[in-house]
Amino acid sequence: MFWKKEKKAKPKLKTSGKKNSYFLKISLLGDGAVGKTSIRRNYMGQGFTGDHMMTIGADFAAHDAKVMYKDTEYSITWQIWDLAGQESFYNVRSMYYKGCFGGVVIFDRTRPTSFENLENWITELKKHSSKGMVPIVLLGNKYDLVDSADMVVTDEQIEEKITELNEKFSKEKFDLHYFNTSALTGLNVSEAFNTLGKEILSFVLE
Ligand code: G3D
Ligand code: MG
Repeated sequence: MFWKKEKKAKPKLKTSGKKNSYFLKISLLGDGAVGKTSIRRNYMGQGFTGDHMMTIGADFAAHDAKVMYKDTEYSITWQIWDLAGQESFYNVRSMYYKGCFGGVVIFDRTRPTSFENLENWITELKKHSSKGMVPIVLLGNKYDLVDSADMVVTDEQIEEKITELNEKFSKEKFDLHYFNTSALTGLNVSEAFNTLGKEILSFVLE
């Protein structure tokens, strides 16, 4: 019995018809309350709110951005998928990953369990995304609380984890970019999305 080896096709970009202009679906991943919605809101210029309405299923938001890649300016319309308080429902999540070009994986620097669960989120994205492994940025969020919190995920733990993940997924062109972020102060939020944009463009255009 012979099996056809499944070929992982290069993801096809949707364009808006204009030159160098693309729609990119990405997903926000991470345990409940790590700050996914807050990061998205900050990136979209919607400001910080400590009082969130929980909706059911997945939220979807579109946001336009410019990304420079190899001396060319690209117009990106991000389609940002955000699990709306349904992080523990597997059925909701699997459809969420389909057609996704990249992931923003988030943990809370003041909640070690959210750090321990990181790899599960990455593995799940890889498993369900029809494009196989996709570019990922990793965010250690709530950095503004690190100095005052009793318990934190240390820089050393993060460095160790990044090395470990890069080794584990090295065959799949996996190279994790890490940022300390704060949805409260806006630290590194647009930098993280910008980096993800460049990574996705290099992944799909090269
Ligand atoms: P989620 O979408 O991952 O579930 P949320 O997380 O964005 O709903 O955030 C969960 C809680 O953490 C919210 O507080 C939010 O205000 C807070 N938060 C998110 N990011 C940061 C951050 O960078 N710094 C600080 N200090 N707080 C943050 P509430 O009080 O609504 O539960
Ligand atoms: Mg949320």
